[in-house]
Amino acid sequence: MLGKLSSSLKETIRKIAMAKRIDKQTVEELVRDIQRALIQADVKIALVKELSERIRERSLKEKVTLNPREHVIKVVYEELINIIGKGVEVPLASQKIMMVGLHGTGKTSSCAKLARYFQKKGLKPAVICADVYRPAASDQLRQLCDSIGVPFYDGANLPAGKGVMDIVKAGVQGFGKYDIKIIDTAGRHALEEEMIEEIRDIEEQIRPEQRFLVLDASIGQQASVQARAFDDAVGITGIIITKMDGTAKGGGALSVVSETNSGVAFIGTGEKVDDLEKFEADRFISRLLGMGDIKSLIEMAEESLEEEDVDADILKGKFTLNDLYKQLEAVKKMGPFKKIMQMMPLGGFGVDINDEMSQITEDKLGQFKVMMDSMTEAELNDPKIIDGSRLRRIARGSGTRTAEVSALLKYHRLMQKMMKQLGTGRGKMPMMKGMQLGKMMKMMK
Ligand SMILES: Nc1nc2c(ncn2[C@@H]2O[C@H](COP(=O)(O)OP(=O)(O)O)[C@@H](O)[C@H]2O)c(=O)[nH]1
Ligand SMILES: [Mg+2]
Repeated sequence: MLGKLSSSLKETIRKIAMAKRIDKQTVEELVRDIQRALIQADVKIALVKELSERIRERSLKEKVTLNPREHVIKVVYEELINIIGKGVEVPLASQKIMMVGLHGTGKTSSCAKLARYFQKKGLKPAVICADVYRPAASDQLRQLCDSIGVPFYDGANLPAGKGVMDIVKAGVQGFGKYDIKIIDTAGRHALEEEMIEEIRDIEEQIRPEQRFLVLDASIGQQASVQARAFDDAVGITGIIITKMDGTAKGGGALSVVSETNSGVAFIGTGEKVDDLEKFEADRFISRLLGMGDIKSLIEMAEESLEEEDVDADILKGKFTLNDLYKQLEAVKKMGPFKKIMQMMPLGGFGVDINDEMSQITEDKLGQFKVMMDSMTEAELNDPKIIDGSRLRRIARGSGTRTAEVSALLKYHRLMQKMMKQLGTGRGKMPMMKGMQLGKMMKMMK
C-alpha cells in the first residue's frame, strides 16, 4: 500500500537520521524530499506548501528537548498526521450505517467488508440493498453476504413499483434485532441531483447514525469534489478509502479528508471481504515512514535523559550468551525485537532479522534459559566451542532438539556480529556515532 510514497519517505527519514547536523540546509533538503514524495502521491499542492512551512518552522525554531534528529523526525510525523487527520473511531455499538458514493468506488464491496468487520467484533450485522436501478447490484451484494453468512434484504418480497424508501424502511424494520444495519445506496456516475436527493431522503427518514462516504483512492485529490458534495448532502461521519492497494495516488485521496468535517474510518486494501483496515492515523504514518512504532521511540527518547556509556566489552565483540539473555529479557519487555530494530533510524544495521528471530516470546526465552542452564560456563562465555557432541548433550540436558539449540547459537552469532559492527565502526557504524548508540544499547540491555 502506497509503496512508492512509503519508500520515498523512508529514504527521507533515513537521511535525517544520518545527517551530521541538523541545520537550515538539512531541513531544506528534507522539505524538498517530502514535497516531491507527496506531490507524486497526488497530495494537493496547497497542503504540501502548508506542511513544508510548518516543518521549516518547527524543525529549526521550536525549543528542542530531544536529540535534534529525533525532533525533526517527530515534526515530520506529526505534520503528516496533521494532513490526513486523526481518523474517526467507529463505535462498536448498535447503529445504522448508510453508504454513499459514486458508481464503482467500492460501496457494495465495502458493505460486505464492514459487515465482516463487525461480525469479527462479535456484533450481528445485516445488509440492505437500496440500489433498485441495477439488478446486478442486488445479486452482487447477496453473494457477498452469503459468503460471510450475513442476512441480506433487497425488498424482493415487496409489491412491484416499490421505491428505495420502501425497501430501506422494510429492511430496517425487518432487521430490528440486528446490531448493525448497513444500507447500500445506488451511486451514479456523476454527482447528479437525483442521487443526492435520494440519499438525503434516506438520511432524513431513517436517520442512520453513520453516513460513510466511499472514495476510490485512485482518483487522488479529485476526491475532494465528491467529499464536499456528499458532506453537504448528508453530513459524512466517516470515510472509507478503497483500492489503496492498487494506486500511487492514495496520498491525494487521504489528504482531501480534511475538507469534510469527518475523517477516514477505514481503508480498503483489496477485493476480498477481509481486505478492510480500521484506519488509525498514527499507525498509518508510522508504517508509511517505516518507523515501526515511532511513538514509542520518541517517548523512549524523551524518557532516556542521560546517555549511558556503552559497555565497552560488548562493543569489542565480547558478547556472551549470558549477555544475549540479558538483552533479550529487556527487549521482550518492550515488544517484538523486529519492532525495536525498525525504530532505529538506520533500520537495523544491514543485518537481516528474520521473523522467527523477531518473535521472542516468553516461551522462547524460557526455552533459551533452560538450554543455557545445560551449558558449561566455558560454553556460555565462548559458544564457538560448542561442537556436535556438545550440541547433543545440551539438547538432551535441556529436553530440546539440537535444531533448537542451533537456532539459539545462530541467533547469538547474529547479535554478536551486530555488536561488533557497532563497536568497530565498520559497516554503517560511522553514521551512528554520537547519536542513537547510547539509547539503543540502553534499550537492548
Ligand atoms: N483492489 C481493490 N478493489 C476493490 C476495493 N474495493 C472495491 N474494489 C473493486 O472495485 C469494483 C467496484 O466495487 P463495487 O463495490 O461494486 O463498487 P460500487 O459501484 O461503489 O458498489 C469491484 O470490482 C470491486 O471488487 C479495494 O479496496 N481494492
Ligand atoms: Mg454497488
